[in-house]
Amino acid sequence: MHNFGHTRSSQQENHLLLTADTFVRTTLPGMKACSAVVHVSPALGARFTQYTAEFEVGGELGSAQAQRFVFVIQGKLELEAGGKSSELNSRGYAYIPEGLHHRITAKIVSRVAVVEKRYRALDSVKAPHLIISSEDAISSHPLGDDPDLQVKCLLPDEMSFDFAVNTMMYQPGAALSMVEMHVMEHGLIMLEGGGIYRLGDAWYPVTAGDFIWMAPWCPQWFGAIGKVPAKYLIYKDWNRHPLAGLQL
Ligand code: UGY
Ligand code: MN
Repeated sequence: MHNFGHTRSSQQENHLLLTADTFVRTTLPGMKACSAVVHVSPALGARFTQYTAEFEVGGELGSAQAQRFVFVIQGKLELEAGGKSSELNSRGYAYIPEGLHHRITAKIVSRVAVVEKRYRALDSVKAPHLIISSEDAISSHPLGDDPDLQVKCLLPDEMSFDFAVNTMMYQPGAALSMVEMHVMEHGLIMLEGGGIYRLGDAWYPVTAGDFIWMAPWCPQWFGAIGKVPAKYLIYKDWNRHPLAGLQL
């Protein structure tokens, strides 16, 4: 049934909200029995790309031209890299350094958040290694002094990494304590629950399955609403000087 052209999706100069009703699927080079919903890319001004890969049984992702981070929203993947094979279940994730040959295959129907970003090296700092882990294995810490807002940092706190990916879990009623405005950009997938996201000068109801991109300095605030906790996976560029990589 059509809905008279109505959607919660919105594209603004400094942010993008994409809801599942507006997702358009495409096949990226190397994909087999797999499609991508590309959420954001440099075409919009982002310095990374993020997509949801939707695998059939036996589906494959193909190679990457950049660092790759994958997080299993639902399903089971096999990752072959560095001479070994690992299984990633729901909430499992992997960081694959730029240039590392690897193969990702779905054991069952799977939905996977994928972030790709060209690596910005630092002089005299070794590039990061392959990481295979699960969100379940990471301990959380409160944001500020609020025990109802718990953060898990999925990548190590090391300068070699030029981006961070965290999960943030809000108990019902919990909220960011301030409107954040910062140099980093964000790619965000709502994993569970919902609430209200302030982006720029607009307030949006958001729910599991939604994607948000926030440009640098986009005013941002979130409050969880409902009877279950709200949880999201959030990417940000990290650990690099604001002038890095620019021709000035
Ligand atoms: O890490 C962050 O900047 C995070 N607190 N931002 C957000 O949740 N919008
Ligand atoms: Mn932020």
